[in-house]
Amino acid sequence: MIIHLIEKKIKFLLIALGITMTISFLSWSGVVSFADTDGDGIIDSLDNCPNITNSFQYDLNGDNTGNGCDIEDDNYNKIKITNTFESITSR
Ligand SMILES: [Ca+2]
Ligand SMILES: [Ca+2]
Ligand SMILES: [Ca+2]
Repeated sequence: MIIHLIEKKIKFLLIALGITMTISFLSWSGVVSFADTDGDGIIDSLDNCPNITNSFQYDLNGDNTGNGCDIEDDNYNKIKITNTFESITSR
């Protein structure tokens, strides 16, 4: 019984180690980047505004450019006069 539990734990630890090593290798080799330039918790490759902090990733017009860095967020070609980043999302 105890040996069975130890075996299970060792298996779990080996899998966790394998996953960690795979992620580390992919990151180190440049295949996958986990950089988060603006520090908002969303990695650059998934961030709809990689250089602007916008944790909520709001995108009013759905063009995959976040409200925080979208110069035209309503699809009517109106250029925003002010860019208040995430606060725009409250509209
Ligand atoms: Ca980010
Ligand atoms: Ca961002
Ligand atoms: Ca947008």
